[in-house]
Amino acid sequence: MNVPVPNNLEAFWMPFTANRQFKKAPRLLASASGMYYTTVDGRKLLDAAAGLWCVNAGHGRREIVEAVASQVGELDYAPAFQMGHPKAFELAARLTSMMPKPLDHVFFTNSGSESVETALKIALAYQRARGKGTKTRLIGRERGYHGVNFGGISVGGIPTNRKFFGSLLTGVDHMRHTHDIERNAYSRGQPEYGAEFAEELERIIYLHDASNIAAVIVEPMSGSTGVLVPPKGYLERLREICTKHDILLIFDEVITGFGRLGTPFAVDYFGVVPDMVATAKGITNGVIPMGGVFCSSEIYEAFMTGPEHAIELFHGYTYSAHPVACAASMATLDIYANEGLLNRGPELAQYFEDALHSLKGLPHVIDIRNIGLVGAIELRPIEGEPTKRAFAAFLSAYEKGVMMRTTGDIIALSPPLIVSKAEIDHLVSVIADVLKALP
Ligand code: PXG
Repeated sequence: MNVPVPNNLEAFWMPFTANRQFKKAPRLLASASGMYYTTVDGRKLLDAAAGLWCVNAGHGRREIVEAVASQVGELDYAPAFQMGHPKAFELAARLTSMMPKPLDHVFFTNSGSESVETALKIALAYQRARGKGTKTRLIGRERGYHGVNFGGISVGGIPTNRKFFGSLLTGVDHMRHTHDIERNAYSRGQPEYGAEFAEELERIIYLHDASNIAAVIVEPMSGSTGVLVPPKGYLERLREICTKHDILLIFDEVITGFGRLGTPFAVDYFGVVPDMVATAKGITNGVIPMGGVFCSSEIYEAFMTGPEHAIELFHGYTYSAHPVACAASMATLDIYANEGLLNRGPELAQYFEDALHSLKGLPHVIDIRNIGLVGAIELRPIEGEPTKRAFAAFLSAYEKGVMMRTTGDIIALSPPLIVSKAEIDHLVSVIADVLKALP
């Protein structure tokens, strides 16, 4: 393949990247198909990260390519403010039909970060709309990742994503995270211990008073921070506490949505229904930026008062329900449905789990955890140099033809949902080789 390689890498300020290091030894992708990327120098890379947790149906899906191409020709753009186009409504109806009742409305955004901001703003406006305007506080959780906008980093709990950016939103508090390696190391699926961490929410509510709290936001499974699976009973307890105190519960399913846990959404896996669900990523297979916030009918209806000619919610984006994104999403949902990709748990999760846990005992490994089609291998950090060991593993895997993600000293795996057992075996054997050779 003859792909031109740029000779000036300076201008692009890369996101979440060690720019200087990258630009000295760039890793450039040229094309992608199925489970594989091809680099500009023609090497194949097994995609063990579904891009960035988004390419759930695998790369280069012809149906999506065609849907996008024909949509651009037919209706390239349509405003969603006081105007509409049929696919936006069709997609919304289809998406909400995939959600449990009462999550029967969806607000479209263009990313996970925007979905989170939208959910937080709707939560505040909802409390006000129903006459409970003192309920303004937002509760997040340590180690939570909710994107990079101000609301998201305020409720988020990753110190490096917060500390450079001033005072953030006021009126935010955090529950403790649920990681408990002493008690739960090498858990398969949901860990046994830690449901009691949810009780901390009661303490926070007692401190601030429920009359001042709008919403609690959590990832049902924390992805970015290194795959923290909720302990058994934990999410159920959060739901009970929120209901008891009339506080909204928001699930950030930007990663868990669209099949990652082996079920369509985490709400299906855990059987816990929040009041809002933030999504993005897999909604279009990562092909076109898009996100969506699912809301309960109660929330939606609270806004549908006042004169009919009046705008009910002063919020939205130029590209909300972009026609090309809608077309990409519908083609994506067709693939998910036709190939049963959102329900691969029963068939593959056990195999994936056994394969991952076979790495127990290899050098530096201190924990392995998994749920559905996501897994993590936690490494003991190099003394005084956190993140360095996992990043060395990332580079070594790249040399050996596997693209994975690392965060802190944790290797995170989330292959496209089309992954085969043979590809899982290959992935795990490469990781084993990488671990054995690590300093
Ligand atoms: N919420 C959650 C739970 C996420 O995982 C976002 C919100 C923000 O989405 P956008 O589309 O604004 O990036 C995310 C994004 C990683 C990684 O490797 C994770 C994300 C993004 C990039 C890398 O852990 N998650």
